This record gives sequence, C-alpha cells and structure tokens, in this order.
Amino acid sequence: MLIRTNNTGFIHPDHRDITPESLYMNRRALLQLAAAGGASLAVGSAWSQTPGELDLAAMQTVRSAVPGAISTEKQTPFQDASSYNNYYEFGLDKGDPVKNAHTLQTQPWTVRVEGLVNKPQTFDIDQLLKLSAQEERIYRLRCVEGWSMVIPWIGYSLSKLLDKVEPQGSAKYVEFVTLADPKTMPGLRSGVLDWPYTEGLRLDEAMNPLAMLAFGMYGHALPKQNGAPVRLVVPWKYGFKSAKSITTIRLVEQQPGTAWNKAARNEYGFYSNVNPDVPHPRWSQATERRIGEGGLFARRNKTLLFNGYEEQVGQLYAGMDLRKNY
Ligand SMILES: Nc1nc2c(c(=O)[nH]1)N[C@H]1C(S)=C(S)[C@@H](COP(=O)(O)O)O[C@H]1N2
Ligand SMILES: [Mo]
Repeated sequence: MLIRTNNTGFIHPDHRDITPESLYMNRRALLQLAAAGGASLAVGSAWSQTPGELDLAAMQTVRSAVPGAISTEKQTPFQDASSYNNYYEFGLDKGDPVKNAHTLQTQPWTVRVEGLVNKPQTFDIDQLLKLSAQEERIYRLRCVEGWSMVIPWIGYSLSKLLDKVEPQGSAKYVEFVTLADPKTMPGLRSGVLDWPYTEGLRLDEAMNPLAMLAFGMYGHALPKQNGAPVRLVVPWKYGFKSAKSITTIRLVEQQPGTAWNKAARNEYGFYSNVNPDVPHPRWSQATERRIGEGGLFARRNKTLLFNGYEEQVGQLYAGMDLRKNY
C-alpha cells in the first residue's frame, strides 16, 4: 500500500515502517515485559493469546467441499493474524487496528444488497449468518506489500447471497461498500483514501465459489481488526480486494471505482490478481514472506500466479492481457 502525504507524493509504508514483524513482535513483547515490571512470564502470556481469551464467540463449522478451499500449508498463528493488520479506518500502521478497532460497533449490523437484482433486501447479521452452512476454509491471503498469511476463515461462498437476490441480466459487476463512521474510526481523519473504502469484482469473479463472505476465523467470530462482522476474502487477488466490515453490496452494469484504484490508478488496477510476473510500478511481486515466520530476513517464498488458485480461477481470465488488466 502507499500513503499520500501532504506534499511529497506517495510513500510506501514499508519504507516508513521498516520494522520487520519479528522485531515488531519482539518490541511488543518487550513493552509488555516492561509494563509487567520485568516479569518474564509476561512474554509467555502475550504469546498465548487465543480467540477465546478475547471473548470472541465460538462458531460451528463444516469443512468446506469447495475445490481448492483447504490449503494444507502451515497456518499463521492467531496472534499474528490478529495483530498485524491493514485496516486504514483504524490507522495506517500494522499495529494500529488491534489497538483502535475496539470502538467499532458491530451490533446491530445490516448488509443491504441492491442494484440490478430482482429481490433487493436488507439482511441483518443473524440472517446472513444463517443463510448457509458456515464452512471452514484455509486460504492464503497475499498482500500487495509482499507478505502473506494462511488463515482458517469461516463463512460461505458469496454466490449463496447473490443467488438469493437474483441478479438481473444487465448486472456485470458487484460493488462492495464498507462502513465509514467518523465517530468510531479515527483513520477517517486521514485523507489517504476516499472514504468509504469500496471494492469491486466482476460478476463472474464474485460468483466463483472461492470468493467468500467471511464471518469468522480460527473457530471464532472475526476480531474487529480483521473486519467484523462480515468481510470479503478473495484469495486469488491482492489482500486489498478483501473489503472489511461490509455494509452494502450493489450489483451494477459499469465497472465500479475501488478505493486503491482511485488513490493511485497506475499502481492498483481493478483486477489486482496476484501475479508474480507483473511488478508493482515501484517494487517486485515475485516473492513474499509469511507473517510470523522469521521476519524480513527469512527466506522469501516464490509468489504463485493467482496466489496458487490458478486451477480454480484461471479460466475467468482466458484471453485477457494480464499486464494491461493488472
Ligand atoms: N475496509 C477496509 N478493508 C480492508 C482494508 C482497509 O484498509 N479497509 N485493507 C485491506 C488490505 S490492504 C489487506 S492486506 C487486508 C488485510 O486483512 P487482515 O488484516 O485480516 O489480514 O484487508 C483489506 N481490507
Ligand atoms: Mo494489503
């Protein structure tokens, strides 16, 4: 991601926040150690934090039968996945959302599904939770900044919801609008993005069974910093396509604007499929590092086309120039 500053143009946050996450974790542990007056046990307790200890509701799930939905790679520890986040509404640093997102009000919550559909409807979050069986899916999520995670998400295919509202023939794209509440989201004071954060998918991408509406992770409801109460997870695209805390889903005919595309058109395209062969204008996308595994100096893994989901989604882009449609 990049950050728009007052007069110097764009600065990539990795340049501003050069602390690799291993040092970040150490610093966090050290701070906790200091707060505890040097008791070495404090480090242990910081590392043992679980979703249950955070009072996140446990969720019943079935194992997903969607092809490609269960990665067998080593899972990112919960405490890394819930403390190293991008959620600019709660601050620009990776450690800000976990500190600030407690103000997010997730009850009551409704999601309006509207636009070019036969049956527009406002769902409250309990209706949405019950719309389909909650599946556990273990997806890689690859951020455009060069890191990735492997997370056991809970949710179901976005297509289940779209089927309910019956998209009309003229609907070609799906726009996702997320919460923008200045009272609870301190990040809205920054002009980095044009709030609310919006995202979009082509309708056939949105209907691909891998595109997921997620309500939980690690067997529990989503932590606020991860996009509670409902977010998108689109595992073959860069992380910023996976919009958090969704309030409106709109079926439209024209390709919708998206938050990062509006901020820097030449850097973040509409498609944003993970592609090791198409570098970001200012850095390579060929490799990635796993969060929670040894930090900046750890071996970097080769990034895979469509984040490794080519078999499931490659046909969506048959005949398209992926350099042009970045
Ligand atoms: N509303 C909203 N959604 C968002 C973002 C954001 O800033 N605001 N950041 C995106 C980016 S850049 C990434 S990499 C993922 C991070 O998800 P995670 O923190 O759960 O790993 O969320 C995406 N969804
Ligand atoms: Mo990202």
